[in-house]
Amino acid sequence: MICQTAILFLSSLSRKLQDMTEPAALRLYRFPLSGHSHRAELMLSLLGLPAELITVNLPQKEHKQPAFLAKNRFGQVPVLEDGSFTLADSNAILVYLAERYDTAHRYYPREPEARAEIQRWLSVAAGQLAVGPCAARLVRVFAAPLDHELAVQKAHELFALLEAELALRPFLVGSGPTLADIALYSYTAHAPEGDVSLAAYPAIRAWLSRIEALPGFVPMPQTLPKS
Ligand SMILES: N[C@@H](CCC(=O)N[C@@H](CS)C(=O)NCC(=O)O)C(=O)O
Repeated sequence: MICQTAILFLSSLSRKLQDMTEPAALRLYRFPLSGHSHRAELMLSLLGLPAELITVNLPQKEHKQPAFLAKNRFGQVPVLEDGSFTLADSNAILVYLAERYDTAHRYYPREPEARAEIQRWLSVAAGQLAVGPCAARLVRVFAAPLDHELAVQKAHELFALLEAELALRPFLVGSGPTLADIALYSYTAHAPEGDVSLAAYPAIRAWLSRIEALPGFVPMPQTLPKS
């Protein structure tokens, strides 16, 4: 009797562990030239998680059609589906993937201080990074009707701060890569496509190279030859 109970307990535990570590069906709705999408794609790849990448045709406004709006009312990529769970927003996706599948807590350490510092950088990714280098690239690559000069100025203000931080440590939080680095990587690496040069920022360039050297790194396609 005890033995049977133990077997039942162990098989239910093993099912739970399997649910925690083996994704049923991960699907990422993305656009290949979107840095927000790339952030999520990079996390999936660094964690070694197989996922179906589904391209949403932004130029054809597929993201504003009812089928996509049912996944994300904001009509933006990326959107992650994990089985029956649907989640929009790149930073939310990073947190979800790390919490659910990064069993070693490598990219999202459990210490409150580390998590709070990571959150600080996720806010920068949704704030200064979006209105600076991301906006400058939107103007140059997609002809977005935004103030390019202002975006370039904001990008350099951010990069000056980032350069000072990265002169002190190899990654943004602690000694290893975390969600903070993943969130900031794509639009920083592709800033030159928005006419924001990285020439004056050696610590940023060294940090980009460290991220690119991580096992499982996947690049975002360049829209300009790399300078
Ligand atoms: N806060 C969102 C922003 C995502 C975002 O801006 N996505 C862009 C592509 S990079 C998009 O879908 N733009 C289409 C639109 O806003 O209409 C996130 O982090 O995922």
